[in-house]
Amino acid sequence: MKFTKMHGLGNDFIMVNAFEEGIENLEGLAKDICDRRFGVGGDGLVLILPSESDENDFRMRIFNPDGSEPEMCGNAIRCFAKYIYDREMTDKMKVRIETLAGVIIPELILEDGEFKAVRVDMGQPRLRSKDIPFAGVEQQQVVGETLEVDGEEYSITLVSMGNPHCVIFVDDADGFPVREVGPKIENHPLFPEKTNVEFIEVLNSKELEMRVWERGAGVTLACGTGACASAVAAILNELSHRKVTVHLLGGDLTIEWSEDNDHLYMTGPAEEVFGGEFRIKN
Ligand code: ZDP
Repeated sequence: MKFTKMHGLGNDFIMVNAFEEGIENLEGLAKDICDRRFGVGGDGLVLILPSESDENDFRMRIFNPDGSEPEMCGNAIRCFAKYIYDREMTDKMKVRIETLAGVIIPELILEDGEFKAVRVDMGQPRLRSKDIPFAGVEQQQVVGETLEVDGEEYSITLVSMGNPHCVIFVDDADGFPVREVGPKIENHPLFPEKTNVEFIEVLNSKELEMRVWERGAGVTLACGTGACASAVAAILNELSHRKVTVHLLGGDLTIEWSEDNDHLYMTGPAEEVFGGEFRIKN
């Protein structure tokens, strides 16, 4: 099976053109191919598919390294947009891509005809606790509520970008024990579909330092939906402006929460690294 390795700020993906490749057992394939020693290695398997309705251009499916299928992925959709453009699978600079989180609209940004970045309309954040989903409280939104984990209390703000995010503000993002606390919250019984967990240090009203523990993937160098969720959480807690730079281990993302249409706009890079053939195990 042919594949292409790409990344968005070090959040790396194995891209497979499913127009050409017939694939079974996607969960098993994701586990095998994402394994960094026995497989190609990546934070996810991404399928490029035809859209299911005429008003859209393509469909994206993504699988985590544990085989689970999340609804959306911010860094992967930027890689997707560059992949289809570089292969002239479209001549549009702005495309409508179907995901389990709805239609997402990336737009390529060129400078002097050269690819520079992708700006993505990520849609509206979902804030109602039942949409996260979170089983903890009845009330509408969860902003600065307390979650008890192994005797420790954390102030949490919950945001869904189609996939669930639990955002926690900390004094020192770089020094925070992400690998210790992340999995405990990811698998907390109050999150029926588990959750991604972001640890955010507010540097100032325009800059956030983010570290992430991803659902089904663990620590990654960047998370696009997580950066969007963290910006929303910072704004809801009156800690930042509506346009912020989110600093991640793998680099920076620019996030804007529009007052006009309530949509999040994420801007960042996408890069192709190599291609090859993967021998699918029988
Ligand atoms: O929601 C999840 O299970 C995530 N692990 C999906 C991947 C999210 C991603 N890191 C992103 O950029 O949004 C790819």
